[in-house]
Amino acid sequence: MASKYHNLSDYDTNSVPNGKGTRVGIVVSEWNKEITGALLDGAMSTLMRHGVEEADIRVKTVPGSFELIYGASQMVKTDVDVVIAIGCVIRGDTPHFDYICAGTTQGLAHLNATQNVPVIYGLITTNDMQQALDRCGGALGNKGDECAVTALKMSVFNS
Ligand code: DLZ
Repeated sequence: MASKYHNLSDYDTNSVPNGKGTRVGIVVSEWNKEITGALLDGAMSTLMRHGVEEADIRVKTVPGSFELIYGASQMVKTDVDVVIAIGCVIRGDTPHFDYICAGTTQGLAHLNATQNVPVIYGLITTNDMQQALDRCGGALGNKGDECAVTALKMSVFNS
């Protein structure tokens, strides 16, 4: 979680495994696409900065965050070493926000516990647009960077 104590783009470069040869699947939601697009850019550039080749990154879109569950469940069956799920849910006037956040989170957690490929949680859940902007390259860094670093670390978990 980003906070005044932790910028999402701050990490120890030396702690990140080299990504050459790592195949990464990214599933990205179209809802709030100005946010998810910036998260995707952050993830891609950080992966490539650490050696992942662009040709080894497969990106697929889904309509909304809730569909990240299905998208990721399909992506883990392909020849990837790790999957990043990217979405942004912004609180509205009804409890819908809570259902999408809880459902998506539980679905991705279930995949993580039951599949052989790690699924990285790139879902931003915020009270308003400004909080989302702060977390996709704004004041609190970019969660896409954090997801990329986490993906590279998890991709070598079993080695
Ligand atoms: C319906 C909906 C709403 C209200 N808000 C968001 C949102 O803030 N972020 C997001 O990623 N998706 C939203 N959705 C769409 C749902 O995730 C889902 O696509 C639909 O409920 C159809 O299953």
